[in-house]
Amino acid sequence: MTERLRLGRALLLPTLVAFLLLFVLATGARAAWRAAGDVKSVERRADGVVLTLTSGARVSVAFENMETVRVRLAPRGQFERDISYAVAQVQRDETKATITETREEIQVSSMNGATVRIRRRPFLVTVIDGDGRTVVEDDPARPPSFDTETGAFECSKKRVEWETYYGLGEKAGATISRDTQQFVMWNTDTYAYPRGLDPIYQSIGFYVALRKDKDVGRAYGLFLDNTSRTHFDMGKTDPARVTFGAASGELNYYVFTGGRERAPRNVLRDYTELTGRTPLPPLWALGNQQSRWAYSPESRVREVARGFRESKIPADVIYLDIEYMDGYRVFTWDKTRFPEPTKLIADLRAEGFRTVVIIDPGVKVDPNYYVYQQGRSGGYFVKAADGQELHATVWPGVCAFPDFTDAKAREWFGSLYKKHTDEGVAGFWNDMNEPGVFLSAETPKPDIYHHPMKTFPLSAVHAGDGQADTHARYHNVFGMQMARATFEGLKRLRPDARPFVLTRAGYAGVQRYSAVWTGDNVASWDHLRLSIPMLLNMGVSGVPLVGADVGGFSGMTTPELYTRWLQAAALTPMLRSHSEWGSNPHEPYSFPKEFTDINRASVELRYRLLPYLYTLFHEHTETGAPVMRPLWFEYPDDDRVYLVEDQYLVGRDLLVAPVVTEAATKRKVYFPKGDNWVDWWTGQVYEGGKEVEVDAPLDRLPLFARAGAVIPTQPVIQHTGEMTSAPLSLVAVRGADGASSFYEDAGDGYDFQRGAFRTTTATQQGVSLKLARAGVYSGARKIGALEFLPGQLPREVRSAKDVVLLPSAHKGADGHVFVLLPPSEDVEEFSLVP
Ligand code: MIG
Repeated sequence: MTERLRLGRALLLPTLVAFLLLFVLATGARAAWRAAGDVKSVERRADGVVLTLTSGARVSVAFENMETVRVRLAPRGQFERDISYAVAQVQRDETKATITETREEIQVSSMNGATVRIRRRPFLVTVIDGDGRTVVEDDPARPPSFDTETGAFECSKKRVEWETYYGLGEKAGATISRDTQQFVMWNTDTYAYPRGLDPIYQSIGFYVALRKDKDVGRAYGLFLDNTSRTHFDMGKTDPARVTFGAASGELNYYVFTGGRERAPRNVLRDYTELTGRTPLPPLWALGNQQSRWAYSPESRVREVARGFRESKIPADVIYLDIEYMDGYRVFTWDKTRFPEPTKLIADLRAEGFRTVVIIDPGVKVDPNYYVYQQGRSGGYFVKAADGQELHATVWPGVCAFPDFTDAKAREWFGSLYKKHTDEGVAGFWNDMNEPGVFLSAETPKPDIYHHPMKTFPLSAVHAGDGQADTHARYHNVFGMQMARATFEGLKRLRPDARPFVLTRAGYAGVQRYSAVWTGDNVASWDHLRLSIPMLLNMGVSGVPLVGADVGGFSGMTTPELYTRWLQAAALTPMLRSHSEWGSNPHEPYSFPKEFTDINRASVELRYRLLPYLYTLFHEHTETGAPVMRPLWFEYPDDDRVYLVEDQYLVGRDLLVAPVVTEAATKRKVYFPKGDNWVDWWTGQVYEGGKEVEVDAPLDRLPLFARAGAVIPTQPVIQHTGEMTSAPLSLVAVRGADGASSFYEDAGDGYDFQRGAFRTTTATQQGVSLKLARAGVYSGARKIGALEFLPGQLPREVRSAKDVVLLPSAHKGADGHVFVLLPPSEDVEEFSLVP
């Protein structure tokens, strides 16, 4: 297997280039292409207009909300049933539009919001913000057009010089901004993908555009909702234009203006209002997760759990990869290697570990296997073009595949999880759901491991939730609908527990159901570097709960690479170490002692900051903001941050600048303009708008807190089960006025929806620090101490009642100084006298 893979890798680049060329050329034949034409007639609707064009196409231009415009173009004049896998099914109020017509134009405006100007000859769309500025406009040199034979279409927008683009989901693109690059959306299993390989596992056709206009950064968003193969050319072919299109279906896209401010956070708010947000994850899923292909047999799993507790490296989750199953049959156990799964899982649980198991979509074709029997008799499997059950080979051998675009099949598959929830399995990992299948005689040549056609035949048939069509149309939603089946199944089976699902493939909206990891990355410094822009771009594609395999999945890691990777990932939304069969160990305690000590400190840092991380997931549920943020998201006016891809923000208040270069012990850090930043370890203050070289010996993650912020922390614990008894501390980052809030609830379940939560807002103003609490959550933790970064301890700390509080003798390992608060009362105001 590994030999084969190596060979595959060596052949990879040349074959890949050749293949991609074919892929592009095949779709580039423009014989039957025609322009959408002129506007022939206008039908007025409450929220916009429906136009008939001279080509016979019909277009609807309507407001989704005040700042979101939706354009739908049906090339053949017939709109399809209006359902979307991306759009969250919630009741929306209709947005009223005002329509005015002149000889040249039709103007559609929302009250107090955006305006769309539609030129009649030819049909061209310009979106304008509430202040009259152009947001984005069709390129008159390339009016929307389509291929009357294949149903493919294309739409081009003018591109302004220096406009940068972010998002487009999970891409291994060479830079954080997508400008002057092009992409295909076609979910593909891409083992050990090299930097720049495209497509990979996810298809999210949403991007955020950003450009500086005088002193202000202005953003907008655009989302192409089409599940067939789509492509985006972000100014590569011609820097003056952005072109997007699809192989078939409707041209159906949304423009998010970002409001008058044209702020990135408004764009994300509106995009995630449309496609949904990640519900609050169970707190344990934010703990340290450990995986490996594969921990087996059960004694090995126990050994790993012990490894963590003995080395005192905190951890919450252990994963079981495919080897736990009986011949890779999903929802079974290998009785020899795992004779007593329920006991194993309970024993792990007693040690504070949750168990997550992998579930693949392939169901072994085996007449004596209950899952296959049920799937077959229920008619739940995908059919080939000839109506027979579709078969393809994956780990179990020849498999059939549930049709996750069929509500009945989803419900059935979701209910299968009962076996594992009864056994105590806490979460589920859906892999191979691009879907990826093994190479076979039928796979188109060249026979390579990243072949985008290493999947079902395009002619396979899916139910499409009432709109039956081919795999060509539904390929990109297969994985997301599998994650949905898992998520919804878990909600039915355990209504009081928040599901944790991890998926490899996805489509826009996948965030409603699942976390996403970046697949089969490589144990290399370049992949460590790449992981940061990849995760950042996932966050601004609406998917906040993301992580990359720490240490690198494919190949051998080194102690230094693993240690730097763990450091870099310690504050990423999801923290999971994982590695392939045959690679060297990737547990944080499995390296020489000096590395293990640093690894422990990295994980401890995460656990200290869990109250803050958890708050950010809550913030996401309310605003759609990502947890891990590119600098431009918070500082769009500072164009020096537009291309920063080796630093990230965690929320608004922490700036992380990990070392991603071998043997480096210093690195340059750019501090975004408008705030001052305080070194977490030394207390040194850095002024925003400057680049500074900082020390970064192996045991140091360059980490900075925003002056004026108040950050909740907790003592080091070994797993999240120990949180309830650990008092909180508040790090008052001195040096500026400011306010921050943090959120607490039970960390699992849904009592928070019935009011059991608390939000604390901490405001620093001059010498005063005030706390305002809202919400009644009986489990809210005491604030045990105020915490100060080195050198920031005030000369005197008084409570409002003028009681002088003294710093405790205890200094944290990170050099912070704690001022203990009286245990009896909830103090609401302090004076911090410098
Ligand atoms: O064909 O389950 O990306 O994380 O360890 C490989 C075995 C299948 C691919 C996943 C990887 C996982 C592996 N899987």
